Amino acid sequence: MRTVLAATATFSLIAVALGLLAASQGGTATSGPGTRPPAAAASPSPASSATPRPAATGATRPAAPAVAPVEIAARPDAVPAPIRRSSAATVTVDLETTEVIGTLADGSTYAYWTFGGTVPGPMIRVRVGDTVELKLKNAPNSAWPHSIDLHAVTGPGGGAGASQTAPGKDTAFRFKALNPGIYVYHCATAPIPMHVASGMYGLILVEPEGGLPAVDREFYVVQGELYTNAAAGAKGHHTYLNDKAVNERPDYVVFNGRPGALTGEGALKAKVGETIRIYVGVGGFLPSSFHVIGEIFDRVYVEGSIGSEPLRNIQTTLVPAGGAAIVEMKLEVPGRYLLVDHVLPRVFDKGAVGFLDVEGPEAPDVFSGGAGGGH
Ligand SMILES: [Cu+2]
Repeated sequence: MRTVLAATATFSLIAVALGLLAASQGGTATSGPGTRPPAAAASPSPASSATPRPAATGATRPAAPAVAPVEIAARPDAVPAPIRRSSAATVTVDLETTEVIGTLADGSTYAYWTFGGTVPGPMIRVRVGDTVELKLKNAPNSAWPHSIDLHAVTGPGGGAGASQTAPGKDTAFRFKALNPGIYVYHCATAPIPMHVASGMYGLILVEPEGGLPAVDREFYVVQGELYTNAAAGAKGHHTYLNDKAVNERPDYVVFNGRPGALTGEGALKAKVGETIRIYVGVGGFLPSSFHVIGEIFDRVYVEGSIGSEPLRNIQTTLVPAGGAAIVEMKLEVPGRYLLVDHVLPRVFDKGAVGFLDVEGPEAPDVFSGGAGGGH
């Protein structure tokens, strides 16, 4: 059983955020995302799938399920390779929707719904002018229909109407990627907030002709919220609670699906001298004031705009709900940098922190004084 950052450990989160606690120390270690256990056979199905409803206020939390929870956090380095084609093509994208019991934190689980088994779902990469054949399969053990609305689509519903897919069925539709950019995709089956907040979102990159400038590493980070039927940090099994979503009061604000997903072994890793690019999106409902403590974005493709010159020298970029941005930075100084939503209570109390661990020689001409925290 993997150990994850305990969501209950507010002190640990604060200590981690301040650089006071090494990820390898007790209580904060995370295991690698590469050791995902097999998907649980059981799904948190409602008794009847005919007229499922969001959980009501005050719903009683069920006991922790008897199946091993799965790791749902998408790896931050799970970025498809740049496209080398010099002309448009027809490409097929296969996605499967699943309903799983996923690890939320140490001793707690959540009824996640996913594209491809991870939160966010797999990053999709196509080229402008490509015709995309989107095939959506809904797992046979799903209790709900699912669908996909890609913001990269020009067409009604972004594909949602064409992709409503019952459990055990599949659908397909085609679209031409007319506009380059980095776009959110999400489930659009009623009740849509429930599907989205349960983890059904991801990003699709539509590369411009000639691609983006080469960088040394690319990363995939998507912020979202969890609105659960228990207090943040409570042990046991959690499910979606609609009232908290309606009132925009999440228990967790997270990168890549759960608190601690991008800490420890899940951290972004890079080396001094490298230039990195982060595709950062918001799959949830709260805009993110995305900031990396200790770094300055050398370039930001604001709101994911590709085609105009990126802005330069940005401290914090606002990523809207249902939107995304591309940030780039050269790494000059080794150490641990913190990815945060600079709405800081989300960092200290709700989980919105990830690590960027940079290895390499010290650069005392740029920074000296040792590793510290804050900024
Ligand atoms: Cu769905």
